[in-house]
Amino acid sequence: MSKKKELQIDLPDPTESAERARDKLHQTRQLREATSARIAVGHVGGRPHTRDGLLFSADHAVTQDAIMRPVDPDLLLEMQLLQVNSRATTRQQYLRRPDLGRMLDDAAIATLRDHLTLQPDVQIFVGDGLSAAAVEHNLPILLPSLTLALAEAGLSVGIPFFVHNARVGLLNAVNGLVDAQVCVLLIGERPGLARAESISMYMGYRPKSDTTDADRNVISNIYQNGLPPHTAVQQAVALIQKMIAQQTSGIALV
Ligand code: B12
Repeated sequence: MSKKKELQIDLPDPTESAERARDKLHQTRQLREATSARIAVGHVGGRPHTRDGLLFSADHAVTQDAIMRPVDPDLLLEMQLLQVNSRATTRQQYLRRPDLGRMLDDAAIATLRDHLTLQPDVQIFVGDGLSAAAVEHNLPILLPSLTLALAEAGLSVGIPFFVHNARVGLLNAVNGLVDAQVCVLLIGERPGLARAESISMYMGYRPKSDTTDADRNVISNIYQNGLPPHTAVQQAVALIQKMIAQQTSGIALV
């Protein structure tokens, strides 16, 4: 005789009075609280609710603004950063021609040759990348604390500067001029909807013209409510020391 399996229902009985009264949106709320992603927003026929439609447009505007506008010029002056340009001359061109954002223009090459200290242990520079807001939110804390922490670790640090319309690949061009052991780029990340304040540190050991992303490391999502700048600085110093000790970076680093 085959054994009958006892039927077990693990769902609460909806006929019980507590269940009858339970908030039907409870699970949806739990899901929404678990993520900042735009989930369970509902719809009215084929359209979003007016509130959600407006919120999406407002959040999208934050993103567009962060990508299209320049970094506050007063901040760059306040931080006494030398300013140079990549080969992308407008924001439109920057977005359409990433290759131009990876090269310094002729004036930049001349300026950096005139002003930079050659062969520091670490060269730091800053780029707008895809978010002016990211640079503005983090630079005043991140740059001085990184410079100080590297100096405290006994490493010499080159003169920092700012590149307009910058891409990550500039690490190669810059180190072609300064010949640092490690080159570090603080750059605005591609913004998410309504979140534009996140900056990254891309870095590599002795980058040169044929260096690729596989030879680089990145510490990302740096902002006060993400990876806080001070924690990012600690991680960066440890990573840079490791690169120098192992004379390599990227996927070769152990
Ligand atoms: C866009 C993006 C990509 C795009 C890059 C395409 C492009 N041309 O822009 C694609 C989809 C190809 C990609 C791929 C990968 N990515 Co990605 N990417 C991003 C994203 C969303 C934004 C990056 C950004 O804004 N960069 C700044 C702009 C200005 O840089 P850019 O010069 O325009 O573009 C360069 C960088 O984006 C760089 N890049 C992108 N991802 C990665 C990852 C690593 C480890 C490195 C060194 C470089 C790098 O590649 C581009 C060309 O040089 C970030 C998320 C974030 N919060 O930052 C993740 C992020 C940087 N990527 C990540 C990862 C893991 C990868 C992959 C290794 C995934 C995989 N397993 O294949 C690959 C590596 C690709 C590579 N370049 O070698 C992680 C890095 C985690 C870490 N701390 O190491 C992040 C933080 C996402 C995450 N949270 O997991 N990525």
